[in-house]
Amino acid sequence: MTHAALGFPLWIRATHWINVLLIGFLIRAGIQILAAYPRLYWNEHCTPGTEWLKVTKKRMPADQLWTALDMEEEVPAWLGQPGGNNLGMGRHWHFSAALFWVLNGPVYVILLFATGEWRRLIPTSWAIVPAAWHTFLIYVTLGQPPASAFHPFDALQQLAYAAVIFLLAPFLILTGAAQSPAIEAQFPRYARFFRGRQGARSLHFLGLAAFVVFIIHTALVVYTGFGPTMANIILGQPAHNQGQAVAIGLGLITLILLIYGLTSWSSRVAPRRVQRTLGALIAPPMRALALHTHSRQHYPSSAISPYFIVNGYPPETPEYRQLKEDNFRDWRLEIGGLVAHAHSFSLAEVRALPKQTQITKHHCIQGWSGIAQWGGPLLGTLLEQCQPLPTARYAIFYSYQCDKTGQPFYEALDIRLTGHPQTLLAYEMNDQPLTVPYGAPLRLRVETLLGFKLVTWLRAIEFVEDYRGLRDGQGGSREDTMYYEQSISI
Ligand SMILES: Nc1nc2c(c(=O)[nH]1)N[C@H]1C(S)=C(S)[C@@H](COP(=O)(O)O)O[C@H]1N2
Ligand SMILES: [Mo]
Repeated sequence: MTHAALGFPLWIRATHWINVLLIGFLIRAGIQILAAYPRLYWNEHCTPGTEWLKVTKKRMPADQLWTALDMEEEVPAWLGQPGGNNLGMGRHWHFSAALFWVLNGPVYVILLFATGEWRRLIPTSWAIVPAAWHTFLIYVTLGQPPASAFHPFDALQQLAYAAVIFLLAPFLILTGAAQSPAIEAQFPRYARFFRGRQGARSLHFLGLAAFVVFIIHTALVVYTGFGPTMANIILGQPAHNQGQAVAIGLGLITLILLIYGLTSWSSRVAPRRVQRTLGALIAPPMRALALHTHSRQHYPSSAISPYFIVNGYPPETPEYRQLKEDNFRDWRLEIGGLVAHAHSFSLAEVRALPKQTQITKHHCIQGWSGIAQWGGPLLGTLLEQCQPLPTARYAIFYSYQCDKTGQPFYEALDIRLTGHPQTLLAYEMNDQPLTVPYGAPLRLRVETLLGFKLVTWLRAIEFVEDYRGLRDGQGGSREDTMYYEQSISI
């Protein structure tokens, strides 16, 4: 008896339907993430004008300051998860679905080999190549292969399915991971293999495009033989009670669409609840990655970006303006909270500490990157003087600039990251004193995290036991107002 005659076992059908649901989430949320910076590059600098693909009409003015947030696009709700301008929610859905997707995949593959079902997918003879070529020729001449060619797939389909499962899916996982600041910081060569973050991002997008082509193909296959195909993929048997199969199949498709609709809707009306629920799911692996990677980046000066994108408008307060006019003579960095010795550092004191310089890549959550040299003392050096207490678990960084709520921009950092080898307070960028757009006089650099944690225009660092009592309780301005995740290593 051939395998085709055995029909499709329940686990194949179940994993496939789960896969359909998850891939829809991944694609929809992936489009949402892309919209936050709808430009693709093959270079790491994202210099305006060097993109190979641009899905936006926005042009940034040459004569006034613009920031990366001005480049975000809205996505229609039918296309993006959840639609609108919503990077934070898009990321929650993308990574939650990815988590289940990388679990579902191995379950499927293990069962595939354990049961012998792999014979349907993996060619066992080179004869498949000429056979696939033959069906290809039939298709391009708009012919229909004879029914005998399908058992249950024709040779071309068999090759395509095997390629999607064993090549395209791993490719998407690998190029996804290569965009992570933590992974790139710890394994620079891994990311370089994909031409760095921007190469990985472009390839990830091309992988998505390939997936969409494959999905259209599959949809056509299903459509051309709707009844029999539904019998196969619902009941696992050809031509067995087709009417019932079609009803169940249409029901499942409707259910999946309903799930997309409801989850998108709830993300629009109750984003905080979605952030909490999905956040609980993705935070543990994110945090583990952030805590267990160390930045070992040492780019040569030739790698420094000609232009470094700005994100965040400089503080407009009279207080900051005065400080700037006086060349930051009276500026102070207050370190306090749960420390043995609170201290207020002048800029001269900060400059007098041992200086480290590092040439590293900045990874913005929106998608852009840039390489610069940063100079300043290690944060750990200042903390040796202040001695955070054993109860302190987070360092809260406050800025002179205000966030959307009108209160000082703040971000919480796990205390375990404060002593990392490239965590520093920079007063220099590319050998020059830090200028106002980039955070003068002092900014944070943590080279395994996404850019929004790296507070610019620093004013104070406060050690606390927990950030949940602070403001909206999510651990930072961006977490509170834009639903970003608190631990942010990818
Ligand atoms: N105070 C403050 N710090 C901030 C921001 C901000 O808006 N305000 N933006 C963050 C984001 S999203 C990024 S990507 C980096 C950008 O740093 P740059 O402007 O020097 O490129 O700063 C981070 N630090
Ligand atoms: Mo950012």
